Amino acid sequence: MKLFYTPSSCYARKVRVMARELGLTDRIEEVRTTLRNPDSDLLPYNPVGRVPTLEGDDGLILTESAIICRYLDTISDGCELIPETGPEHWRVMLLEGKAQGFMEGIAYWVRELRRPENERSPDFIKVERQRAERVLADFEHEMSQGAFDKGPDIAQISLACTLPLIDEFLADLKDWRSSCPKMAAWYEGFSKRSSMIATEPERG
Ligand SMILES: N[C@@H](CCC(=O)N[C@@H](CS)C(=O)NCC(=O)O)C(=O)O
Repeated sequence: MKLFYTPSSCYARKVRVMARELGLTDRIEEVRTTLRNPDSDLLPYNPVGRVPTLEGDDGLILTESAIICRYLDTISDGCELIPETGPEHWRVMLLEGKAQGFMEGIAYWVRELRRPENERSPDFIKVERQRAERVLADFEHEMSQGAFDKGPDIAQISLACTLPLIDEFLADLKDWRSSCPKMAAWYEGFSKRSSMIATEPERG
């Protein structure tokens, strides 16, 4: 299989962490690609031009991190990061929905801050800041209820791939560890997993 990625993409990192946790790295060639480039080697595989994009051994091409994660979980015969059925499936899906929405909001916010200062929208940033603050508080509550005591699972991977963006780019939220001490302790442990260390973002 071929996985197109960029080293700074949190969406691609989610899939790359998942692949490592599932023990699938020997079966996946990771192809570092370029974005927003008409000559990118990604475009013949995915007209949307986004990472992650996966080409399976049978030529099946999948896009969207959540779909690729589901595919990898299905083909691995080791541990499961998406429980297959029953209440446990929906418990993890509930958390994954919030974690994926959090990732998207944070990614939009970071993208907005890359625009020249006079072109940024204060209203847009305010909406994303409020969204992020609500989700952080919600996950802190979930953690106090033991939601992240087991794992890893896909929701934990999504959250762990999003938090570093806050530390690196979002000064407005730099104190998230003081308001979310349980999440900070959880992230401290999760970020030491070899799957996380091997996929640490390169920025350039
Ligand atoms: N919903 C997609 C989002 C993927 C995404 O936006 N990836 C970014 C990199 S972080 C990208 O490829 N951007 C290039 C572009 O939008 O042209 C997913 O979950 O995979």
